[in-house]
Amino acid sequence: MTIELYHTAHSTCSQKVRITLAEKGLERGKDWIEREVDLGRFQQLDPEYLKLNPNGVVPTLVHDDNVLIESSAILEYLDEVFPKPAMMPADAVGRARLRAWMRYVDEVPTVAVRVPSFANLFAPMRFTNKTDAEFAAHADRLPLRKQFYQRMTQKGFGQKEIDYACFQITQTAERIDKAVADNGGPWILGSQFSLVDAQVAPLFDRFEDMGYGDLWTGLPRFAAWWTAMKARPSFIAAFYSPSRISERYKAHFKTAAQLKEERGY
Ligand SMILES: N[C@@H](CCC(=O)N[C@@H](CS)C(=O)NCC(=O)O)C(=O)O
Repeated sequence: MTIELYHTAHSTCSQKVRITLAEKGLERGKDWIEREVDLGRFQQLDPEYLKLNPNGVVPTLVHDDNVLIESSAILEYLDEVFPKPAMMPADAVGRARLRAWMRYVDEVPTVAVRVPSFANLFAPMRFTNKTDAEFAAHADRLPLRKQFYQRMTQKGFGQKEIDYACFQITQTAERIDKAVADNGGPWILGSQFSLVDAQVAPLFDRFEDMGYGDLWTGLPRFAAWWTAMKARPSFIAAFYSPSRISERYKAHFKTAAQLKEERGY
């Protein structure tokens, strides 16, 4: 049995998979082989990589000869083939509720995190010196994200988009706060650490790393969840150095406060 993970240290979708692998007792470099994809060098668009993942994004998991894409699908797959400890509820109702949560995480905070990430770092770092035509040509190469690039400039996004992303992450924190209360905690579904805990944690980590940690103040149950998450061995294993953009791209990285000073938002 071989497990290969095509991933990137600082990619939030890769981190979701790494937390889940660690929960299953599968160690990086020992139980799974890592294939680092350098997003800054656009290796995700290499023809060889596109044969594995036609969407041109990480992660991709190759288990024996099976190529799997889409982090949420990979999470469910890992839980099926490595059933212990179980990360999905044993009953159908519980599993349907988990999947509803996972769809929400894919649709709301996962989408939100890209906006400040591109505004604070990725767009200025990769495209400041590119002309409009070069920037448009890059967008054109992307299998999935043409329209995402068309919404921004070489500097990333403007205030309206950032404000909406902040609203989305606050809404996610509020929903977790309520779920922890309703289900008895300490995790989102209650006592079981489930796939959605692994899926959503990297998104909060990225917002916090960028200096947006004040977006979830005044939510005590969320705060307890987040503290427990950061102390969890699987989370610590998944965030080996340099898994945060502040350390991976020290020279280019700007916090929310620095950007506010520069641009006014
Ligand atoms: N829906 C996909 C999204 C994957 C995704 O967007 N990955 C990002 C990194 S977190 C990526 O590869 N971005 C390519 C880029 O920045 O050009 C999944 O969940 O696997």
